[in-house]
Amino acid sequence: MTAAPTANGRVVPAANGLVVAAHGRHCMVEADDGQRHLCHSRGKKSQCVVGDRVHWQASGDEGVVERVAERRNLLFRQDEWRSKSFAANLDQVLVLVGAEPMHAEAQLARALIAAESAGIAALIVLNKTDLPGAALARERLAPYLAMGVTVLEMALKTDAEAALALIAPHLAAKASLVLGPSGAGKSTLINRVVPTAQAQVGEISVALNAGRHTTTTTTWYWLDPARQSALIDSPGFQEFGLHQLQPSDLARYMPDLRAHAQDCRFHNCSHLHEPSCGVRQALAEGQISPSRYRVYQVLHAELAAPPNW
Ligand SMILES: Nc1nc2c(ncn2[C@@H]2O[C@H](COP(=O)(O)OP(=O)(O)OP(=O)(O)O)[C@@H](O)[C@H]2O)c(=O)[nH]1
Ligand SMILES: [Mg+2]
Ligand SMILES: [Zn+2]
Repeated sequence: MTAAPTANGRVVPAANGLVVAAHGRHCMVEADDGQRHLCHSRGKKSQCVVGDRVHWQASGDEGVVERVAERRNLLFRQDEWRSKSFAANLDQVLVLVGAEPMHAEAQLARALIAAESAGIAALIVLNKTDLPGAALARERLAPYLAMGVTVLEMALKTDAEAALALIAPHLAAKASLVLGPSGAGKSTLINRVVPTAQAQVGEISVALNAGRHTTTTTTWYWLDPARQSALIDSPGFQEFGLHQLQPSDLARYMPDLRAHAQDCRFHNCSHLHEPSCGVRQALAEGQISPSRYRVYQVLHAELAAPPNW
């Protein structure tokens, strides 16, 4: 343990903590005793994201993050010019989509690819099944069910009880990040599962000087007094870049394509134009859905294009 003198000359030992909210250079660190402290990071090396285990030092009313412990995983997106970290040390990602407005499949696909490439399990939650768009949304999710992704259907607003019964077993003893487009119902889910969430949002928003009404900060909520299970709310995303990936790696992170890539004649097949391509063969036979292959084509082109100077 390191120690440093505070303003009044007292020496306060550094302590371990968990980052439960982050906004710019500020974060909320929960100490092992459950107390939360507003901290700022000292430099680039101590820049933290929600889920990080940190070594922090009290300094007056606030604290300073001295060091971020090595991460087990990190979910992030890489847009053309900037990288955005969602959270670290996750057990799973719940990708939440709403039946209406119809979700963009590309966004769902991107979120799943990001999770897969970060080595984090993912499942899909289809919310707002009380709305007429549910049938079409369900149809659009069929390829995901077929490739082995768990899809949970719910109507959080109109039948919260059934929704909670369905999702509870998937949340036990895990840290789950709730990810999805704006308006899908991420905060609704968290408010149903964590009765004190609304109050906590207010407190954290005030402390971090963030917006009050829309979700602007990623925030960690414990689901149980033993602090074993957690849900992490995040702001809705529009853009979801995957520039951290090479185009040649893409198919590896799409399980339905990956299943057929071993049948390609060329080991470095791009699955776009080569002869004897197992992936295109599977597409022709209806084993890969056209919409998934389209996602692949678009993403491949995006990742293969030179940066837009
Ligand atoms: N009809 C219907 N509406 C729902 C359901 N669940 C949530 N909503 C509504 O959808 C709207 C958006 O819900 P939020 O939980 O704020 O969405 P969010 O994903 O947190 O959105 P951002 O914070 O902007 O990313 C709210 O008006 C909810 O009341 C549902 O099951 N059915
Ligand atoms: Mg929200
Ligand atoms: Zn191929």
